[in-house]
Amino acid sequence: MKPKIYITRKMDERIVAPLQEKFDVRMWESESEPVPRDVLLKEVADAEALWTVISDQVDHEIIEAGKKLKIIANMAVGYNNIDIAAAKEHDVVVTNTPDVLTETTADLTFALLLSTARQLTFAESELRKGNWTSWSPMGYTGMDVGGATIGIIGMGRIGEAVARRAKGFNMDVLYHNRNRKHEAEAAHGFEYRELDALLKEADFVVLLTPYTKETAGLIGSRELALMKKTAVLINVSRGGIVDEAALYTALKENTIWAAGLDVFETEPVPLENPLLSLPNVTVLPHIGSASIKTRLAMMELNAQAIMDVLEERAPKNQVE
Ligand code: 8YV
Repeated sequence: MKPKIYITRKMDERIVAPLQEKFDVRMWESESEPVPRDVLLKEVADAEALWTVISDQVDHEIIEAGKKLKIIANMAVGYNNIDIAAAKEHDVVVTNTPDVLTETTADLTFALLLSTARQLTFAESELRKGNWTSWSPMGYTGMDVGGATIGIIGMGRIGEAVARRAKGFNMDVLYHNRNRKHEAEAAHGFEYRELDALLKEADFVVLLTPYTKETAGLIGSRELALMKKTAVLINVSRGGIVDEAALYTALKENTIWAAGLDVFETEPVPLENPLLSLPNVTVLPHIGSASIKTRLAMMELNAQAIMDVLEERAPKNQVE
């Protein structure tokens, strides 16, 4: 019997085909619905590899149900959806997809920053609704990006790629990170700040830190109150890093000027989320890594990691 691979989303046929030659590949085919938990629990029971995406919660129960499980390949650089301790306990390798998505995610971060600063989606929707009836001196005015100060929280690979883009816009780059990046400071003039100092100084606060116990709720009402009244918050990391209720209040009461959000505490974001009712919020459906080339490269990494583990080679990108 061929070892079984279970894939929780429809992946590209060209990447799945080489796996099908050697393994028994089963895939959740729906494009619109995520795999139901009972199906996943049943499918994982005899699978040796599980290929997941960030919206699949791979918790202790699922890992325990995977009696033959050797690898979980996650189509993301973040892996907060997986119980890493449980995987370790059951000798299941977990792999992710770093590097290939760095530049693509930095592009989207910058696009969201520009869009939020200049109210692009609001201005476009006004035009489409027929509300652009005359030119007004202060109509659709936003915040300048060029020459402003950006504060990046989480200076990993994507953070550095965003910082390089910011330098191209003649911005001052401040960052906060667990470790100092002395080389990047010397090479590019990025400046380290403690969290509170960064929040007070930055015109644009960009969240790019992984979602962990330490960063959950990192930006709450105290932190939002430290920010400038004219500041813009950009979150492209994980929704849970920001206290959404506190953010709603800060935006409503103009404690900060605007927010650009690619991620939410609950995804897909329910339409009842009060943040969606605010005009000073620009929202996207978690598309940081969504270029065709990058998504295919992420799939390639996952497929290769599965092949490696099932053929008893050490995979690339094993986490922790
Ligand atoms: C998503 C991301 O993974 O890599 C990450 O951690 O958040 C994104 O790239 C993407 O939506 C695919 O799951």
